[in-house]
Amino acid sequence: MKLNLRGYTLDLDRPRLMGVLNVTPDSFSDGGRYLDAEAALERARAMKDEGADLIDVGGESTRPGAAPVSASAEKRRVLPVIEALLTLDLPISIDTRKPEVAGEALALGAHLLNDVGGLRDERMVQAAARHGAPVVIMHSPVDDPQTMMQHARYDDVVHEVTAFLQQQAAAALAAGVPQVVLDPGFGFGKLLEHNLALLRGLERITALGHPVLAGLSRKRAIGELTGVESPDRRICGSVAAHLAAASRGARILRVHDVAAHAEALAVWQAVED
Ligand code: HH2
Repeated sequence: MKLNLRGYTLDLDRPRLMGVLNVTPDSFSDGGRYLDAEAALERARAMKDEGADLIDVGGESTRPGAAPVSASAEKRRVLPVIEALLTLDLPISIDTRKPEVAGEALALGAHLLNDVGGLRDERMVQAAARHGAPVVIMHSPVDDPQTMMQHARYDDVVHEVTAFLQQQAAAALAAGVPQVVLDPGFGFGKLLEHNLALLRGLERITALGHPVLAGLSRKRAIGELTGVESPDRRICGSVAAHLAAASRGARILRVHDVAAHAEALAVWQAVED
């Protein structure tokens, strides 16, 4: 399986690493560190050296209860960083829920649209189709990080998430989006039991035939399972969760700790080969 990223091709016969770059003051694990383009470029270069296959740039924290940012503030954060990162010769993804930000980031040359709103907004679909960009469709029970945890109620979480992703993927492809990546949205309106069910049942999503992305890096679920309070110390737990996801077919792992995941994947891949 291959992912075509507006000129780059990512071979997904083996799992790939998406390095997280949050250009935000308030992200739950790395907020405030990479706000200026120079610091962001340095971090992205380090992640590339450590083995990142693409970099995901986000300008709005989506942690539960996070304060919303305006489209203009989000653009001021991410556009200069994307411009700087385009010099790296690495595909760049824009993590946004806002059509205005998506449109401008793709016009600037971003290679992938990562929509944690799950393409509920038709204008997101149009932006991706217009620019010939593939989209990560992520599940969240509602497109609102402030209230999503109030919606962490499911009869059959794997069924509901899979059905949502299938429907959104079909609509996006019909509207001209060239390719989609599916993501169950770990932690987005989901309790530990839901995250575990989705991880165990990930093959139901990979069976839809699209590449699957898993993002568990440093998340609360990892803290709950390991007892590690500080997000930036949840590395071993994150690696374990992502290897479980890879074993069930996930082919893009969205991670903060690229070097640790690259080492773990080298061993995992040798066993698989
Ligand atoms: N998780 C976060 C943000 N974007 N995108 C996808 N596709 N999948 C995810 O699981 C995902 C995502 C949240 O993590 P992070 O970016 O580290 O934190 P914050 O939202 O606080 O910036």
